[in-house]
Parts: sequence; C-alpha cells; structure tokens
Amino acid sequence: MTDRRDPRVALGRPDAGNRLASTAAAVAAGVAAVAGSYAAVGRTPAFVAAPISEVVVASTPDAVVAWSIQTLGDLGSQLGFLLALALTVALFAATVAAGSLLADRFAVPALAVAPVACVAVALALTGSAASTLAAGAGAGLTVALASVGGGERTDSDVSGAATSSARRRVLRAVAGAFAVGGVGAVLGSDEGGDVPDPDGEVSADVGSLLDEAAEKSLDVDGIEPLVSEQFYQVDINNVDPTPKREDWTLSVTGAVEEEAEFDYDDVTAMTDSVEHRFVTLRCVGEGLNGKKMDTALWTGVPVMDLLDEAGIDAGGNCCVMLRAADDYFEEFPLSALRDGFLAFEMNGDPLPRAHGHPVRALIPGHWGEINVKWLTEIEVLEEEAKGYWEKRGWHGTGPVNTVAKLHAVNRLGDSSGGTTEMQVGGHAYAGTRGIERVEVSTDGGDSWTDAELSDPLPAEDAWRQWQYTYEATAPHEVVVRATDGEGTLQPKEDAEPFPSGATGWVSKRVEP
Ligand SMILES: Nc1nc2c(c(=O)[nH]1)N[C@H]1C(S)=C(S)[C@@H](COP(=O)(O)O)O[C@H]1N2
Ligand SMILES: [Mo]
Repeated sequence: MTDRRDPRVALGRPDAGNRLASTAAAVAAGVAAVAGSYAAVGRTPAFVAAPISEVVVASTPDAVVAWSIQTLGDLGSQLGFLLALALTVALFAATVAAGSLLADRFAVPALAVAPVACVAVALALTGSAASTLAAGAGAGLTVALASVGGGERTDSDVSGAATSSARRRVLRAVAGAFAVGGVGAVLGSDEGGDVPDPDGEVSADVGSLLDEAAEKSLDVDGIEPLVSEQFYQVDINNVDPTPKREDWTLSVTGAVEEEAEFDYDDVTAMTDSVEHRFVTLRCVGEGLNGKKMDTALWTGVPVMDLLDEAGIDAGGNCCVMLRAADDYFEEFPLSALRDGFLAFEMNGDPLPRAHGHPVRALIPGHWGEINVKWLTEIEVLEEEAKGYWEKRGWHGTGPVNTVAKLHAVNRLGDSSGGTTEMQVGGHAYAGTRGIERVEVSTDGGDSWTDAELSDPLPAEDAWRQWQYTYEATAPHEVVVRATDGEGTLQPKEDAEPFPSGATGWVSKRVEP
C-alpha cells in the first residue's frame, strides 16, 4: 500500500470505528477535565464551568430569565447550570479532538496538547491555576489512557481487530473519566469550607425567639412554619461567591463625609447594636401564589449604626447603590436603608453561603432583590441610577405588595351527613405594614369569613399564617384576600410579576 507514507494514513485514517472511538475519548476527556476542576475547587467561582455559566446567563434573553424565575423557579437555574456543564465538557472535548487531529495531520504528537494548552491558559487567566491544572490533568490522564497501545490498530487489516482496539480505547477513556469524575464528586463536594459549620448551638436569645415562633405556628399540614424550614434562593449566577470572613470588607463610598471600610470583626464587635429580627423576604419575580417568600430569624446590626461613622449628609443624598461579590448591584432610596440591617447569622447559624455569607443587607418591607447578599460596598449617590434588575426592566426596589397565599388544602375527615371537613391555609405578608386580617370565601368571592391568624411575631416585617376550617359537600372555589395593617385591602386586579410584582386574589378550585 503506497499511501502508507501519507502521515494521515500512517497514523490510521479513521474508519468509522476509530472515528467513534476518538470522539468518545474526546468527550471522556472533556468530562474528566470538568471533574478534575470540580475535585480541585468544587462549585466555586474558580470552577472551570463558572465563567462559561456566566456567559450562558449573560446571553440568556431577559424575557427568558423572567419567565424562568416565574415558572421554572429553581429548576431554571439548575437547567442553566447543566447547560453550562455540557458546554464546558464540549469545549474540552473539541480541543482534545482538535489536538489529536493536528497531531495526526502533521505527524507531530506534541501538537496534541496545543489546543488544550491554549484553552487552559485562557481559563487560568480568568479562573484559578489550581482549577485549570486539575482540569488539564483530568483531560490528559483520559487522553493518555485512551491512546495506550493505540498504535496497534494501524497494523491491523482485520476489521474485527480494529473494532476491538477501538472499543478498548473507548472503555479506557470512559474508565478514566469515571475515575476522575469519582475523585471530583468526593473532593469537590467538600467546597464552601470557608463558611464555618453550624455548631447547632444558638444563644439563649435566639433559642427563645425560635421557640416562640414554633409555638405561634399554626398546626396546618403543607405550609411552612413561621420560621421557614426551606428558605428559597434567587441568584443571578449559578455559582455563588465564597468570600471568607477574614478577607471580607464593606466599603462605604460616594457622597459621604469620609469614606470608610469595615471588616467582619468591626461589624460583629458592635455588641451594643446586635439585634435578632424576624424578617420575611419575597421575590418580586415570583407568581402570585408562588413559593419564593420565606421567613428567618436574622442576627445583625442596624446599617446606620455603622454608617454614622462615615457621616452621611442626610439632606443632599437621594439614594444608595449596594454592590456585592457576585457583581450584583441594586439602587434604592437612602430612606429605605435607614431601617436596614446587616445580617451575619440566620436562625442562630453563621449566614449560609447561599444566603450571602458572611454579611448581607436586609431592607425591611422591600422586595427581596434589594436585600443584597455577599455585600461589599454601600455607595451613597447624589443621582438616581439603575440596579441589575431595573436595567432589565423590573421595578423591584420598592415596598412589597400585600399578598395572602393559599398553599394547604387538607381534608380533615368525613363528617356525618355526607359533608367533608376541609381546611385551607397559607401565609399572608404586607412588609412593614403588617397583616391585620385575612378573609376566605368558599363560594368564589360572593361571601367572606375571617380566617384564623397566627399570633404576630415580635417583628416589624414578618408574615403571618392563616387557616380556615369548614364543611363542604360539593366542589367549590376558594378565594383568599388580606388586609394590611393600614386597613388597605389587597388589590383585586390581576397583574403579572413583571415588572413590579404580582397582584390579585389567589383562588383555587377545591374538591371535598
Ligand atoms: N449579591 C446578590 N444579592 C442578591 C441576589 C443576587 O443574585 N446576588 N438576588 C436577590 C434577589 S432577586 C432576591 S429575591 C433575594 C433572595 O434572597 P435569598 O436567596 O437569600 O432567598 O436576594 C437578593 N440579593
Ligand atoms: Mo428576587
């Protein structure tokens, strides 16, 4: 065979089996690269998939993001992250494949690593060296495994032997990817180690407040107690930042008499100022009867106790911009910050990474989005500016809308006379206006009865639970509406969450 001297042929012009084997090996190398990086740094900003995830998020149309928050909830961001993982695997697979093509083409084996090296350098510039090295090591190991004894295939004219050689390459590559993947799963899940583990011990004050919330919680199946067991989470990115307590600083900048910087000890050392507050958060993007509304007991200090040191000219300043370690930013009136709180504990534990470790802002009565997590800067502005969500068309910097949700529909039992004892229940929230009353209709809104309310928590900005028990015989429409502490009834007119929060009365068809 004369064309044996053609280098491409000498290295084995890929027949179908070899081509498949090369592709599989490249994909396996891609998986191993991602797993290797995960093993080294976990789901942190240094993870090789993190910058790609940012690109995915940045290139997702705003309308899709809004729709995803409302309808997919957390699933939306999980899907976004899966897509980013798949793209990262594909990126590494493509560079590995390109490398082996180059090596074959010019019969220079060293060229096989050139594309991977380029990508590695690019990623190392944006991410961390350890993460990139681990990715490279994972990919390299897999490629090496796949090509061990790879030469034998070219000597074989027997297609059966070529196929089994190809199969062995695939198996070795997949085994390599699995091995690196296993190490990744074990080591990577140990991330977030910068956040001190909750020790399960809480101070006496926190303990008695949590007990009080538990006692005041109504006995209704299917709704969160007054302190949520599962607190919702909304982030602009799929990978949360990991600022350490020791490295964290908060700078106060802009229109202040003197710019100032505080560290974690400065905040927690203000023992005279430390307070425990029940605060409810609600996302402006959630559906009317959605589940992105929760309550926790937060420990922290009033923002103003800290800011007074920097001296704020109350007369001239209109607003503030809060900035965070994930490049999130939100602007709102300075007046709202005056009652603000810097929280460093949640239900007696160190603030979890997901909720803004080490310090987040809590702005009473306002939509969740200005409760900035991983807070790094408070800039006092003299002119209005737009925050992250407002640049995308939302109006979520103001006080929350009043809402009564209907999450529990319980059949308590059959009563005599063919009727069923029914219980409906949920939460109602109106920010700092408070909830005065919740009414229930079981006839589609024709007649109304007061629901039972949980006793109020010692808080200015927390939800209440409601429940209503009644007898029913036929299917009917339950409607619920709240009245806030100022005596204003929740508006009846329906509005979508975009741009300024859902309105309307929640209703549900109930079959006894
Ligand atoms: N730094 C930062 N802060 C943030 C966000 C974010 O993506 N990054 N999301 C905001 C939004 S839209 C909401 S509703 C609340 C949710 O807080 P949680 O995740 O603790 O429930 O945080 C707000 N603070
Ligand atoms: Mo939100």
